[in-house]
This record gives sequence, C-alpha cells and structure tokens, in this order.
Amino acid sequence: MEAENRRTIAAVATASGAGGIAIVRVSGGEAENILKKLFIPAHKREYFESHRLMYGRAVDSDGETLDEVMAVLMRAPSTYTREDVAEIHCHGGSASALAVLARALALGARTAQPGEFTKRAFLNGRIDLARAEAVMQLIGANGEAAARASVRQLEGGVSGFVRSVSSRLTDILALLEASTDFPDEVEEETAAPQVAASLKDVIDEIRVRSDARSARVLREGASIVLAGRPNVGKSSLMNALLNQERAIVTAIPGTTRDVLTERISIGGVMAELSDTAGQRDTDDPIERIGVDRARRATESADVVLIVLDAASELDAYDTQLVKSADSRCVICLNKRDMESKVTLKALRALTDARLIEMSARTGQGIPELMRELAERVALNAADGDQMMAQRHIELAHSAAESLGMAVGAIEAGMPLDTAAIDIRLALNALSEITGENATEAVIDRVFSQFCVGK
Ligand SMILES: Nc1nc2c(ncn2[C@@H]2O[C@H](COP(=O)(O)OP(=O)(O)OP(=O)(O)O)[C@@H](O)[C@H]2O)c(=O)[nH]1
Ligand SMILES: [Mg+2]
Repeated sequence: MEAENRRTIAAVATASGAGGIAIVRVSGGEAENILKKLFIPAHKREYFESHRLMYGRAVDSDGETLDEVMAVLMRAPSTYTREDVAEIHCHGGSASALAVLARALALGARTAQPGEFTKRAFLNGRIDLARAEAVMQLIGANGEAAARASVRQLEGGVSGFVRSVSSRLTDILALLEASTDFPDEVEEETAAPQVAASLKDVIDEIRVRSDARSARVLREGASIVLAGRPNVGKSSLMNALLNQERAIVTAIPGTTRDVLTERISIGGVMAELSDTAGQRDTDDPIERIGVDRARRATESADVVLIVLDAASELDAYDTQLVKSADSRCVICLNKRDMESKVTLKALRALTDARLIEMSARTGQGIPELMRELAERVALNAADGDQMMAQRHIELAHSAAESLGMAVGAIEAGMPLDTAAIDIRLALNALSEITGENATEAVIDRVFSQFCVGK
C-alpha cells in the first residue's frame, strides 16, 4: 500500500468529449523522467525550467509526433500534490490525450484512481480533508452560491471554524480537568454554570453552520412549488417568473395535468420551480394522478406559492389551503388587474403568512415576489462558511449532540469530569471533519467520489 501511494500516477484531467484542449497530468518521483522522454521542447532555452509552460511535440517510442502540445514541469513542493507534477496540454478530443497517457503509462506511471491527485495533496499535508472535499464540491457546484461556499471551504472556512471551536472546547476541557485535579482552586459551583453557558454557545454556533436544510439547498437547489385550485393562474405565474411561455395556459380549469419543473436562478441559488395541476376532486383518472403528484410535490417543497384568484370568491378549498399555510408558504393573490372579490382583510383573518398582491398578466407584484423568493432561498453571502458536505454535517451534529449531553450532565449537578467524556467525544467528531482523526476507510470513501484526474 505504502509503495502504491508513492508510485507515479497519470490520468487525463479534463472531461472527455470534444473541447479545445485535453490535459494529461502526471504526479510522482518519475514525472520529470517521463516528461523528458515523451516531450521534446521546440526551443532549447525553455529546457524544463520548473513551472514554465513550453511548446513542443509529444512523441512515441520511435520519436514520431503524437501531437503538438504545451507542457509544464512543476517540481515539488510547490505543486498540487506536493510531488513533482508534469502536465501535457494536448489538442482536445480524447484521441491525442489518450495516446499521450498511454505513452506515460508505458514509461512507468500507473493509472490514477479517482481523486488520487487530491488524495496525495491530503496525504502529503498540503490540504486537510474538508478542503479536499471542497475541490470535489466546487467541481459539482450547482449555481453561484454553491460555488462560493465551496471556494470558502477550499480556502479553509470550514476547517478554520472546526479549529476555532475545537480550541474553545479544549479550553473548557482544561477548566474541567483543573476543577477535578485542584478542587481547592476551582470551585465547581462557580465553574459549572460558566461551562454550561460556554458549551451552549458552541452548540448554537455548530448548529448554525451545519444547518442541513441550507446545505441541501446549496447542493441541490431549493424547490419552489406553485399550488392552488384550477384556473387561478399558476401556469401563468410560472411563465411570468421564468419570463418565457413554458407552461400551457388556457381558460379551461384542469389544463395542467403533470408536475412541470424548470430551473431558475434566484439570487445566485439554483432553484427548481414546479407548476402543478390545480387541486380539485375529479373523476378523470389522469387528472387525479396529476392532483396526487401535485400534493406530494407541495409536501416536500422548500417554498410553496399558494395562488388565489382575486377575481372570484374564495371557495372551501382556497380557504382550507390558506388556513393551513405554514412558514414555507407565500400567498399570491393573483388577477389583481381585475375587479376584486377577495379582500385583504378577509385573507388576514385566515392567516398571517406573507401575502403578495399580483397579476401574472400585467406583471404587477412579480418583482416583489422575486425579492421574497430570493430572501427565502438565497443564503446570505456572509454565510459562506456554511457546511455543505453531508459527511461534515453528520459529524457536526454528532458533536453538538455530545455537547448537549455534557450540558445535561452539568445541569443535573453531576461532577464536572463526567462532562469531560462527552466533550472529548465531540472533539473527536470535529477532528474527523478535517481528517486528523479519520480512518483509512473514511478517507478512501471520500476520495472514491472524485472524478479521475482530480
Ligand atoms: N386577468 C387575468 N387573467 C389571468 C391572470 N393569470 C392568469 N389568468 C388567466 O386565467 C386562466 C387560467 O390561467 P392558468 O395559468 O392556466 O391557470 P392554472 O392555475 O394553471 O390552471 P390549471 O392548470 O387548470 O390548474 C387563463 O385564461 C389565464 O389567461 C391574471 O393575472 N389576470
Ligand atoms: Mg396550469
């Protein structure tokens, strides 16, 4: 295993398919030798200076040209992996890069595993595990906010947070230990409430950073669902928000049958906007399936837009929908361009949910709705240290839970050193986020999710 971790590795680092360039990356002790055998620079003065891009030819074992390429040799330690790294920039498409890769393998490199370059950066101490995972998240980032959170994590945001919380917990631990070792100097009665209060602060901070819902929104995008009875203007509103005629709109109730989903960027966060079939009792089997699907989509949505038709009286279904509106819901009182049969006062008597008057036809209220959505789905830019990886969130939650046990023990008047055990458990969980305390199995699992060449 040890020897395998040190062998020189090679892979095509760019995505397959047609493109401008394709890059073959080689890392390890043999990288320089391999590059010198497969690449002939056009100008002698550039002769394999470290970190300098050279123009020349990639050649096969007979010296025949495989491709005209740019190549760079980067000597350790200022490299991605902290090993010697060579990169050969070939013409795009896979043929040329694969021929160069085959040549590198013939010259002694072995094929890199998924994520192995980044794994080496981790094993060689250049980045911690949370930062390595940020590389993967950035590659898969879904929208601007997710990319921003990944970059902050890459710059050490999550790691810095874990370090600062851990150091506070270590201080608390020291205080606890002092109270058991030197009971004359540290009074348990005065220390206990102080320790409990500090632990509660730490728990709160961990909970804010590891909020599972905002992490999912960052990773996968928020889901916004339009709901309401038939003919109130859900599809019209969908089109107005997307600024395109996406959904079919007619005056016939029951027009929309299936859930129709489109991606929309709201304040830099990707969201999925779904139009649904109007809710009503129906004998039409197809419409009924649509109504069931609409109900399920509404249940799991992050934001529900309850659409009402201002030009007709509220019916029993509208009333029930409005009454059951929870914190995810925004009431959209549509068709305000027509004479109104619904008063705000009547609605206010039913709910205190956010209410916006609008018209999908004239565009009235649409900017206000967009602002409201941005507030609900977009994370504040200052929240850039939000944890995104499920692994981090689970560990953070387990740390918070252990700390909660510690607080419970202290508040129950148990000796302070019993709390120390729980605090140590929390510290262990936290250090697994940055990888200090991660087992080989955990590390392998993290890197196996990477793409080859990264
Ligand atoms: N005057 C006016 N008419 C509107 C407005 N929004 C929608 N309509 C009209 O209302 C009718 C129904 O609109 P849709 O968008 O199809 O309604 P829906 O809620 O999707 O209906 P279903 O798919 O049947 O559930 C159409 O004739 C629209 O042109 C509005 O703001 N003002
Ligand atoms: Mg519709």
